[in-house]
Amino acid sequence: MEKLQSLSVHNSVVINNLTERLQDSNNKLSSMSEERDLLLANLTEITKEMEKLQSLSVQKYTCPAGWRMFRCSCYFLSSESGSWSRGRQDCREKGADLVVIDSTKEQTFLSTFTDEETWSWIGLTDKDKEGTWKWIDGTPLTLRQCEVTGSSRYWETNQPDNGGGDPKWGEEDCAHMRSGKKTEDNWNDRSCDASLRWFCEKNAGV
Ligand SMILES: [Ca+2]
Ligand SMILES: [Ca+2]
Ligand SMILES: [Ca+2]
Repeated sequence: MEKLQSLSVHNSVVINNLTERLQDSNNKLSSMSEERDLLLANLTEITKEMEKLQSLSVQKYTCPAGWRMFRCSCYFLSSESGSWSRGRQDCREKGADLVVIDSTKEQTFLSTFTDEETWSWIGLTDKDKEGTWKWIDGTPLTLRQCEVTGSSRYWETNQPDNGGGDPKWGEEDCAHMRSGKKTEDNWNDRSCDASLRWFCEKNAGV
Protein backbone atom coordinates (compact mmCIF):
# COMPACT_ATOMS: atom_id res chain seq x y z
CA MET A 1 0.00 0.00 0.00
CA GLU A 2 2.79 2.31 0.96
CA LYS A 3 4.49 1.43 -2.25
CA LEU A 4 1.38 2.30 -4.23
CA GLN A 5 1.14 5.69 -2.49
CA SER A 6 4.72 6.53 -3.24
CA LEU A 7 4.17 5.58 -6.86
CA SER A 8 1.19 7.89 -7.07
CA VAL A 9 3.20 10.76 -5.56
CA HIS A 10 5.96 10.07 -8.02
CA ASN A 11 3.44 10.11 -10.86
CA SER A 12 2.01 13.44 -9.87
CA VAL A 13 5.50 14.93 -9.67
CA VAL A 14 6.20 13.68 -13.15
CA ILE A 15 2.88 15.07 -14.41
CA ASN A 16 3.58 18.45 -12.79
CA ASN A 17 6.99 18.46 -14.32
CA LEU A 18 5.64 17.64 -17.75
CA THR A 19 2.90 20.28 -17.45
CA GLU A 20 5.51 22.89 -16.58
CA ARG A 21 7.65 21.91 -19.52
CA LEU A 22 4.67 21.96 -21.80
CA GLN A 23 3.75 25.44 -20.55
CA ASP A 24 7.32 26.49 -21.07
CA SER A 25 7.34 25.20 -24.63
CA ASN A 26 4.05 26.92 -25.32
CA ASN A 27 5.49 30.19 -24.07
CA LYS A 28 8.56 29.77 -26.22
CA LEU A 29 6.43 28.85 -29.21
CA SER A 30 4.24 31.90 -28.83
CA SER A 31 7.25 34.19 -28.44
CA MET A 32 8.74 32.59 -31.56
CA SER A 33 5.54 33.17 -33.52
CA GLU A 34 5.60 36.77 -32.36
CA GLU A 35 9.14 37.11 -33.64
CA ARG A 36 8.17 35.46 -36.90
CA ASP A 37 5.26 37.86 -37.34
CA LEU A 38 7.60 40.77 -36.68
CA LEU A 39 10.11 39.49 -39.22
CA LEU A 40 7.37 38.97 -41.79
CA ALA A 41 6.14 42.50 -41.19
CA ASN A 42 9.68 43.81 -41.67
CA LEU A 43 10.06 41.80 -44.84
CA THR A 44 6.83 43.25 -46.22
CA GLU A 45 8.09 46.76 -45.44
CA ILE A 46 11.44 46.08 -47.12
CA THR A 47 9.73 44.63 -50.19
CA LYS A 48 7.53 47.71 -50.43
CA GLU A 49 10.56 50.01 -50.14
CA MET A 50 12.38 48.06 -52.85
CA GLU A 51 9.40 48.30 -55.18
CA LYS A 52 9.24 52.03 -54.54
CA LEU A 53 12.95 52.47 -55.31
CA GLN A 54 12.67 50.36 -58.44
CA SER A 55 9.74 52.38 -59.75
CA LEU A 56 11.70 55.57 -58.98
CA SER A 57 14.76 54.45 -60.93
CA VAL A 58 12.56 53.43 -63.87
CA GLN A 59 10.76 56.79 -63.69
CA LYS A 60 14.08 58.58 -63.70
CA TYR A 61 14.65 57.83 -67.37
CA THR A 62 11.55 58.60 -69.34
CA CYS A 63 10.77 60.73 -72.38
CA PRO A 64 7.71 62.85 -73.09
CA ALA A 65 5.02 61.39 -75.36
CA GLY A 66 6.07 61.55 -78.99
CA TRP A 67 9.80 61.38 -78.13
CA ARG A 68 12.01 58.33 -78.43
CA MET A 69 14.63 57.36 -75.87
CA PHE A 70 18.15 56.21 -76.71
CA ARG A 71 20.87 55.95 -74.06
CA CYS A 72 19.45 58.47 -71.57
CA SER A 73 18.59 61.03 -74.27
CA CYS A 74 15.18 61.76 -75.78
CA TYR A 75 14.79 62.44 -79.50
CA PHE A 76 12.10 64.13 -81.52
CA LEU A 77 11.76 64.32 -85.28
CA SER A 78 9.58 67.23 -86.36
CA SER A 79 6.75 66.61 -88.77
CA GLU A 80 6.96 70.23 -89.94
CA SER A 81 9.72 71.69 -92.08
CA GLY A 82 11.50 75.00 -91.75
CA SER A 83 14.85 76.78 -91.67
CA TRP A 84 17.70 75.63 -89.39
CA SER A 85 16.95 78.52 -86.99
CA ARG A 86 13.24 77.75 -86.98
CA GLY A 87 14.05 74.13 -86.08
CA ARG A 88 16.43 75.17 -83.36
CA GLN A 89 13.86 77.54 -81.87
CA ASP A 90 11.21 74.80 -81.86
CA CYS A 91 13.60 72.42 -80.06
CA ARG A 92 14.39 75.08 -77.45
CA GLU A 93 10.73 75.75 -76.86
CA LYS A 94 10.46 72.03 -76.08
CA GLY A 95 13.28 72.23 -73.50
CA ALA A 96 15.70 70.62 -75.96
CA ASP A 97 18.06 71.68 -78.74
CA LEU A 98 19.05 70.38 -82.15
CA VAL A 99 20.86 67.01 -81.90
CA VAL A 100 24.55 66.83 -81.11
CA ILE A 101 25.93 63.55 -82.41
CA ASP A 102 28.59 62.20 -80.02
CA SER A 103 28.95 58.59 -81.09
CA THR A 104 28.60 56.14 -83.93
CA LYS A 105 25.71 54.50 -82.03
CA GLU A 106 23.83 57.81 -81.92
CA GLN A 107 24.58 58.38 -85.62
CA THR A 108 23.17 54.93 -86.44
CA PHE A 109 20.15 55.45 -84.20
CA LEU A 110 19.24 58.72 -85.93
CA SER A 111 19.93 57.31 -89.40
CA THR A 112 17.40 54.54 -88.77
CA PHE A 113 14.83 56.75 -87.02
CA THR A 114 12.52 56.44 -90.04
CA ASP A 115 12.36 53.93 -92.87
CA GLU A 116 11.69 56.54 -95.52
CA GLU A 117 14.39 58.95 -96.57
CA THR A 118 14.16 62.05 -94.41
CA TRP A 119 16.23 65.24 -94.55
CA SER A 120 16.55 66.77 -91.10
CA TRP A 121 18.65 69.52 -89.57
CA ILE A 122 21.25 68.54 -86.96
CA GLY A 123 22.98 70.89 -84.51
CA LEU A 124 26.05 71.47 -86.67
CA THR A 125 27.02 74.71 -88.42
CA ASP A 126 29.94 76.67 -89.87
CA LYS A 127 28.10 80.02 -89.67
CA ASP A 128 30.79 81.62 -87.46
CA LYS A 129 33.75 80.74 -89.63
CA GLU A 130 33.47 79.26 -93.09
CA GLY A 131 34.78 75.70 -93.09
CA THR A 132 35.05 75.42 -89.31
CA TRP A 133 32.20 73.13 -88.29
CA LYS A 134 30.99 73.43 -84.72
CA TRP A 135 28.27 71.70 -82.76
CA ILE A 136 25.74 74.01 -81.11
CA ASP A 137 27.25 73.22 -77.69
CA GLY A 138 30.49 74.82 -78.94
CA THR A 139 32.44 71.59 -79.52
CA PRO A 140 34.46 71.61 -82.74
CA LEU A 141 33.53 68.74 -85.05
CA THR A 142 37.11 67.53 -85.23
CA LEU A 143 37.20 66.85 -81.49
CA ARG A 144 34.10 64.72 -81.67
CA GLN A 145 35.53 62.79 -84.55
CA CYS A 146 38.63 61.94 -82.52
CA GLU A 147 36.43 60.43 -79.81
CA VAL A 148 34.49 58.29 -82.22
CA THR A 149 35.86 54.85 -82.86
CA GLY A 150 35.73 53.26 -86.28
CA SER A 151 34.44 55.35 -89.12
CA SER A 152 34.41 58.95 -87.98
CA ARG A 153 33.28 60.85 -91.03
CA TYR A 154 29.59 61.08 -91.68
CA TRP A 155 29.70 63.60 -94.52
CA GLU A 156 28.47 62.36 -97.86
CA THR A 157 31.12 62.03 -100.50
CA ASN A 158 32.29 65.49 -101.65
CA GLN A 159 30.47 67.23 -98.77
CA PRO A 160 30.61 69.72 -97.16
CA ASP A 161 30.98 71.79 -100.35
CA ASN A 162 29.44 75.12 -99.24
CA GLY A 163 27.23 74.96 -102.31
CA GLY A 164 30.06 74.08 -104.66
CA GLY A 165 30.15 77.67 -105.97
CA ASP A 166 26.79 77.21 -107.71
CA PRO A 167 24.65 80.34 -107.02
CA LYS A 168 21.59 78.06 -107.13
CA TRP A 169 22.56 76.69 -103.70
CA GLY A 170 24.02 79.84 -102.16
CA GLU A 171 26.19 79.74 -99.08
CA GLU A 172 25.79 76.43 -97.22
CA ASP A 173 26.43 76.80 -93.48
CA CYS A 174 24.02 74.34 -91.83
CA ALA A 175 24.26 70.56 -91.68
CA HIS A 176 21.48 68.06 -92.18
CA MET A 177 21.26 64.31 -92.21
CA ARG A 178 19.70 62.18 -94.92
CA SER A 179 18.36 59.40 -92.72
CA GLY A 180 16.44 56.31 -93.75
CA LYS A 181 18.93 55.13 -96.35
CA LYS A 182 22.55 55.03 -95.23
CA THR A 183 23.73 54.97 -91.61
CA GLU A 184 27.07 56.56 -92.47
CA ASP A 185 28.16 59.26 -94.88
CA ASN A 186 24.73 60.86 -94.85
CA TRP A 187 25.47 64.47 -93.83
CA ASN A 188 25.31 67.39 -96.23
CA ASP A 189 25.61 71.14 -95.82
CA ARG A 190 22.71 73.25 -97.08
CA SER A 191 21.64 76.87 -97.02
CA CYS A 192 20.38 77.52 -93.47
CA ASP A 193 17.19 78.95 -95.03
CA ALA A 194 16.28 75.68 -96.77
CA SER A 195 13.10 74.08 -95.50
CA LEU A 196 13.83 70.73 -93.84
CA ARG A 197 12.59 68.75 -90.85
CA TRP A 198 14.72 68.71 -87.70
CA PHE A 199 15.94 66.43 -84.93
CA CYS A 200 15.73 67.64 -81.32
CA GLU A 201 17.59 66.06 -78.39
CA LYS A 202 17.33 66.47 -74.63
CA ASN A 203 18.31 64.48 -71.57
CA ALA A 204 15.83 61.88 -70.42
CA GLY A 205 14.31 63.02 -67.14
CA VAL A 206 11.75 62.32 -64.43
CA1 LIG B 1 23.87 63.50 -78.44
CA1 LIG C 1 29.73 76.79 -95.20
CA1 LIG D 1 26.38 70.73 -99.72
